[in-house]
Amino acid sequence: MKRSCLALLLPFLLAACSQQAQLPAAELPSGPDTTAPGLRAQATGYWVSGTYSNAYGARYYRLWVPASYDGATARPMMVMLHGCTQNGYDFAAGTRMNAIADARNFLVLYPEQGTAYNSYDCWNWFYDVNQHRGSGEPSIIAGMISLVKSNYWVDNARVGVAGLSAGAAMANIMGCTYPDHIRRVAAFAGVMYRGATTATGASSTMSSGSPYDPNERGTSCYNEMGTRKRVMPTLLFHGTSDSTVSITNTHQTGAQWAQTNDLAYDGLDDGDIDNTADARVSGTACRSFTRYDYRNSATGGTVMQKYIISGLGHAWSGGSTAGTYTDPCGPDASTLVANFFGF
Ligand SMILES: [Ca+2]
Ligand SMILES: [Ca+2]
Repeated sequence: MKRSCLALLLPFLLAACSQQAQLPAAELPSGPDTTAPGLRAQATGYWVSGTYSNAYGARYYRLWVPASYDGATARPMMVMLHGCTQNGYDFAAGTRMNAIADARNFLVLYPEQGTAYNSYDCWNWFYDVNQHRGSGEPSIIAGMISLVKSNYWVDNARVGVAGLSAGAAMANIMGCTYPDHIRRVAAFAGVMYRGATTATGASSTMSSGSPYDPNERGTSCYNEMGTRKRVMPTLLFHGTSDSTVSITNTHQTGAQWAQTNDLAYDGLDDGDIDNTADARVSGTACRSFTRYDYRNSATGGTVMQKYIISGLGHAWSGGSTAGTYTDPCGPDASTLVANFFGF
């Protein structure tokens, strides 16, 4: 392994080792066995597993079908992109997203990376091949979405992608490359679109922010959308004690989406959607947090929200310790994502 790659992944490896005693991801069930610890309490639907492959490779997916899905009405779909060293089952257990899906009747698709493509199971968000439509990992994830749409009645207007860390970086990429599929983005401790384009660059971006201009990357994202361009409502989260991914990245991600949405709304770079918060709300839900709201000045509608959570490390807020990279203390990120997405 190249040294730059090791530097990139070491924080994830160390963090994963410290949590192995709780529930090693490798010991989670590989089929529709919902009796495993962490899954039992939330299980009323069922898992469907499969693989999707195209010219860029093959990946597993795990689809959660809520018990109330009956195929009689179109239902929303949440696409959940795990972080490094995680898999679909682990991310499901940690976020408890399936319990919300059961209560609100939406499908949850968990694409899985796999160690054949990255030694630590990270989505390779930092390579150019994975930052464009019809190419690399985004094309595989999009293919999985199409596959689910062909087998289940999905409400095309209510498909959103949420990710953690490397999965959040890939969630931002999916919003830029497949806005025909993806209508909402939630990025927890992620990196903006094309925040890095090499493994070495990824390492420095994670530790201190991207060297690229978020405004330029916002325009790049808009250009990547092409004729499919649309305003992409975006929800961001970051903990103030995250020592794995610098919080600078989430501020850059907000600036990137502000510019993308400014352009996508009317084709004009005129600031009707910008990176200056229109409202700020502070609260406490176990942890204290501040939420920043960004509105379209032409319509008054909220386009983006950013949660900064005090004292939170590199973890999904309000999660279950049955999964890795979670913090049981609130705010409850999974419920906030489902609410923001309108599911
Ligand atoms: Ca505009
Ligand atoms: Ca602008």
